[in-house]
Amino acid sequence: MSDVDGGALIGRILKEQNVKYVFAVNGGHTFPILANLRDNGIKLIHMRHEQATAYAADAYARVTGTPGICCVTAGCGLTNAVTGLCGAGLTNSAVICLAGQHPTTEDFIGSFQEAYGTDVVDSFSKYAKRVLDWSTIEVDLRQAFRAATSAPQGVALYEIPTNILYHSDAPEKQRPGAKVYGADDLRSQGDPRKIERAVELLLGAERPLIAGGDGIFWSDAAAELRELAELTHTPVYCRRAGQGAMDEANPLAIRGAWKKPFTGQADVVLAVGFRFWSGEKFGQPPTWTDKATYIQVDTDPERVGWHVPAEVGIVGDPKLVLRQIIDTIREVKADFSGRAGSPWLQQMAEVRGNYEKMIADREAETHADTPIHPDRLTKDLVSVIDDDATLVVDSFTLSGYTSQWFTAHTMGQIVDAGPLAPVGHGVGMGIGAALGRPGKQVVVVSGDGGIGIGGMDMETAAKYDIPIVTLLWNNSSWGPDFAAMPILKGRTDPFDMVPDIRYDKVFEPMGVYTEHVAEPDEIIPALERALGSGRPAVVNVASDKRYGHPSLGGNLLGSTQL
Ligand SMILES: Cc1ncc(C[n+]2csc(CCOP(=O)(O)OP(=O)(O)O)c2C)c(N)n1
Ligand SMILES: [Mg+2]
Repeated sequence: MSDVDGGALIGRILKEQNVKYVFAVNGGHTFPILANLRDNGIKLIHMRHEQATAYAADAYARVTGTPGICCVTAGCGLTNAVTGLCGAGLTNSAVICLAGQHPTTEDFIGSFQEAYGTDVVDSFSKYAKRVLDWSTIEVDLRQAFRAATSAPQGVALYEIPTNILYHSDAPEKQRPGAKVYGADDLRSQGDPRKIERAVELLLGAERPLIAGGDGIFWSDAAAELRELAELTHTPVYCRRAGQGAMDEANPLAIRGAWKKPFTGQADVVLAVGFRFWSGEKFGQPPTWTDKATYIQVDTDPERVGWHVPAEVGIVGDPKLVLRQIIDTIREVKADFSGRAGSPWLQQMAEVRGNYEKMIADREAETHADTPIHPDRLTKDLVSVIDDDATLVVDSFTLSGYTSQWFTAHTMGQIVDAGPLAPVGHGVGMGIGAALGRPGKQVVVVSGDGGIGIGGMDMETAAKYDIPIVTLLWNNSSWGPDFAAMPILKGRTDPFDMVPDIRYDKVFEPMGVYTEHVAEPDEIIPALERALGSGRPAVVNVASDKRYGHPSLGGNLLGSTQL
């Protein structure tokens, strides 16, 4: 075979791994990579900011279950990408970042665009490799795929210096190794003794609860989760990538907005691929009961007993372990029929009904208000979108309202900021989600803070004809005003923008379909026109900064406790 450069080898591996898109901002340090995409059937999505390339890759991974790939140049390209990469890392999203780097011969003598990505991403990556020899270009990249896609999934950085990337040599010199397996290839069952114990505990429970997390998504276990819940009449609470694994409209589904009476009072909890992170108050009371017996299922033994002291730990693939539990129930003829209509399930129906009435009554009070209230906007939004639409949630204020109003029917419908909670991820993520779910609606709910940080990528959406609709809560402010943040009032200047910027007019010249909404009755027609336009769209909503997040007010600390 004739000599090839590093870019040709990278392109070959990306093709082998069925990569369809690479989200990138170019730079000379990565030209050989970019030059080898088209020939390998891969589309380059050239974006406006490296941060957005990582956001797009993250969302693509979260809606498809296959890794998202971004490519950034040395030094500044890499450092610009860090927020998006960290977001994906903390979300456990399968993202591979290909970064250029200065030549290895120029370390610490003043090289152009010099940075050491492996150090920068150290705290949040699963794999970070500076390619040190031409012969390991392929094996190092396959290793990145293995790390990013095996559960718990995460971020892999593959950083390649120019003296290695630009070098041409015989492809036979590539080292073998690091076979990449598909999601279905390496599953393992759980310990049968623990499976039996789990069935006993579930059978003896009065107030059982199943909690499904990212592991349900990684192992594609939604069908088994539903089957077990229905077989045993057990309520299911699903969060993070698992949200929607149990259709939240199902009477057995517990929604995050009203979970506490159940997570706080269950007597047996079966947690499957579920991480008790800060958004779950680390599994502590009063959000999670400390009186229950916890059964934890995870592919990774280190995640068992990490936050809650699980009495029964089952190490195994969620899809197979759930199947084992179902099979054992059938084999031993464990009878769960008496559970139908139990007081625990009646309580669920009651709490759900009360909650739905509470938000409906609350919305009725401000229904006709001008400026528009977030309850009215969010209620109208969820009423016009398709049942399988994906929602990317950015605005701080509206993120709270969307989690109250939106019902997820399948996994991948909610793409949020994740534990890093960066403002400005919305448009980048919307692009990744839309490319991952072609033909499905993608709505980005953004604030004007977020649109300033990441909104220029609406031009990317226009350039590639990616029909995301950005609904902009334009309150001329970074979060609500100081009425919601008394600690700051009178002590510093307001976190204001120039008031009433017409973002519809800002984006219109880029080829974006735009609407401006000032009156509540215009919300639905404007959204219908935007969704029907088949084009990327911005719906600018004149909003009111007096309203904060419905549960956090102006507390921008989110789920962190002091
Ligand atoms: C990158 C980043 N910087 C700062 C913050 C802190 N923060 C949380 S919410 C917020 C205000 C967001 O403003 P906007 O996007 O307009 O949201 P809205 O006004 O709709 O609540 C800020 C600055 C953050 N989460 N992320
Ligand atoms: Mg704002």
